[in-house]
Amino acid sequence: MLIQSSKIESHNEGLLKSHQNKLVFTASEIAETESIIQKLIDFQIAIPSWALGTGGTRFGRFPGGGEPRSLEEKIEDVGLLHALNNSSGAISLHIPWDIPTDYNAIKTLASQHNLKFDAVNSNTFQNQADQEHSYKYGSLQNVNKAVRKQAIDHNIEVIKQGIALGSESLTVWLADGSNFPGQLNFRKAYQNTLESLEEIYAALPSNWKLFLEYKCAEPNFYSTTVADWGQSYSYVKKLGDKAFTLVDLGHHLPNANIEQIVSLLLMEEKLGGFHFNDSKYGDDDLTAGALKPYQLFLIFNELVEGMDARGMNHAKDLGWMIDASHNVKDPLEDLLQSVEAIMVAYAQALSVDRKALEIAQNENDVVKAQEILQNAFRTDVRALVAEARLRSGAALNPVALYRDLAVRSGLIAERGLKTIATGL
Ligand code: LRH
Ligand code: MN
Repeated sequence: MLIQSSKIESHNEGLLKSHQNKLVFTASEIAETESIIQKLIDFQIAIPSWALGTGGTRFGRFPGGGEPRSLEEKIEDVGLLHALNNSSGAISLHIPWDIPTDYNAIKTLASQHNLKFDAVNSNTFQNQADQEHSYKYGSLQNVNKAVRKQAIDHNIEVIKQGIALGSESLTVWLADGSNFPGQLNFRKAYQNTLESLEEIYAALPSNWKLFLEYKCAEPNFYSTTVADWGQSYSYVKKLGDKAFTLVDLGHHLPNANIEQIVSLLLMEEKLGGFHFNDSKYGDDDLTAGALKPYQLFLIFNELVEGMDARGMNHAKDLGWMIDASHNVKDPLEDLLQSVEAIMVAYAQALSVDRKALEIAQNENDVVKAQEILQNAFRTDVRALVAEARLRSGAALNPVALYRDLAVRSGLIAERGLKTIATGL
């Protein structure tokens, strides 16, 4: 479903006056407004191909209708999001959930929607129908060399598929671990995983990156072989300069200080990118910023500080991706909300008075330092994020326009109520 630019223009015309009033006020409150708006225009967040349908849990799944039936329709849906906010300019595929049949046709379709292919994701946490060996007891850690070889070959195949699509990174998330004490020899599991990752790493083209995603638990509930930032860091340090740690916000033990982990990985030049989402209990994969918006702001505050300390390009040097699952909301509305929350957190972090913060920190003026950060978090920067969309031909209010155009009922009319998208 394509959104004509004329629809976006008439939508913006109706909101222009109030937007300009808010923008003038916001610009009077924040320094460097123009450079912040330019950075927001350049900032693109990759949409997960596995989160364009309704997610579920073991207790149930309640599809909302009009879900994409193919990779082509998934690309159209991400293209629709990108037309509405011009901040979703990439799609991250999960193999084998999204194996292209005709690579050139898929690349052409993606470029027609101004979309790039971000990281490709391997999958050695499910058994495929035609698979010889089971991953029941793990993949790269498995005590059985034949199982490890099968998983290594799959990852190398995913790299080949990524190269054909123009992707430049592989994300490896391993469900590997154990459910009971005694089930696993941790040392051998680590060594098997490292040796297996070394074979996958050796297959990376020179300009590629490998992102190793950690997760504290689920589907294994006693140990996970890449369970936290420290374990992922120990693997990627040994693998080499093309290997980095990927931070999924929902993969931490309760009360973990994620912004401090981000600061350290960035300083160590081993931060590869993010899977943005939010959670209250476990890996809930909820809308980014929906539960802990201050934490999301603090993470971007460390990102801006740490990236500027290394002279990094904010838009290009790290992998910005969403990883969410939508059990009760329209997947496309949920993704529009996640992108908005991420852009707002980034804009707030860009508005922090860094010089004043440094002085306060050097003087141990705790209250002053806290006031500077909270002032940025409590400043309404939504007009800057909206202005970035307006200048790049997108909608001032993407969710409102999505609803005014009754996109979901259009998709249901086109695809039907019972369609199920591949993915989680
Ligand atoms: C694991 C994870 C990983 C994906 C999967 C879809 O919880 O975050 O990034 O492979 O979700
Ligand atoms: Mn993830």
